[in-house]
Amino acid sequence: MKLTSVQLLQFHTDGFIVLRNFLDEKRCDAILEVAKVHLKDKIEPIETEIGYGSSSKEHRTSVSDYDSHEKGEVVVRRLRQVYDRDPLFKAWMQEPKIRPILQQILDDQVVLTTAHHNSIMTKMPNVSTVTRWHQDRRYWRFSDNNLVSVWLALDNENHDNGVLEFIPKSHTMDFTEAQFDLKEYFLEGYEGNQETIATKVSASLHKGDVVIFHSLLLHRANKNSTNKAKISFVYTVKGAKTKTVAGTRSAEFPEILLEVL
Ligand SMILES: O=C(O)CCC(=O)C(=O)O
Repeated sequence: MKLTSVQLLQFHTDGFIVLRNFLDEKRCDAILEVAKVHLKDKIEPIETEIGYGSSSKEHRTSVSDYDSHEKGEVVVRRLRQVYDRDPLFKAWMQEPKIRPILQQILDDQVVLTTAHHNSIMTKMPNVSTVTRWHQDRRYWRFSDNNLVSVWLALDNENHDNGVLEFIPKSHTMDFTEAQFDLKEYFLEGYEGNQETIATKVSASLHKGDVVIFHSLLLHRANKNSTNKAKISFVYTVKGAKTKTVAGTRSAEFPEILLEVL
């Protein structure tokens, strides 16, 4: 499957594209069943709700030990390093149907970066918090910005359970340091940011929908106010010409070069 030239232009202009009904329900459900077991058993490496909110920029940039190290009752925010957890996860990350699209977007051979995202992302009922505006690329260390994330909705995602929101075109905007806090979240209270935030769009998704978004695109997510977990799959790819910076977390995990299709 390939994007039309209009869709490709739309991706490059807005920084994201939604592919409706991309993966069939049966495969989504099969992935979801495995994910639920790993979530129930809290199989490491995981990131907890507390860890997600509190890790410093330095930790996220350079520490490659992904275990949560938290004791007691924890709320899982994401399962990490999912590529090696189950053949179903691996198959989705290597799915041939999406490869030509990723090749078009990256204009390069596709490489899986297992260092980043490579996650089952959750928003647990009631206890989860808002994910504030950010660019994923802020903690990633590469030679350039040619990286995109592939988000798969394993069930419906809407305003009530943690919908993803994007600021179209923000991947091409120039920002100053003052527009972000110390963890590089885009400040909602900063006057100069409000006009930009006002252009946001919500990406309500159905099971099987995929969003591909640029690593510099500002995005956020609502908290989950329902009594059912929101569970999504997200992984990141880069172009083969894009290189990791040695000595950073980005360089500490294997890269998987995917065959050109
Ligand atoms: O919390 C979410 O659902 C979105 C997470 C996210 O955007 C991220 O971790 O980069």
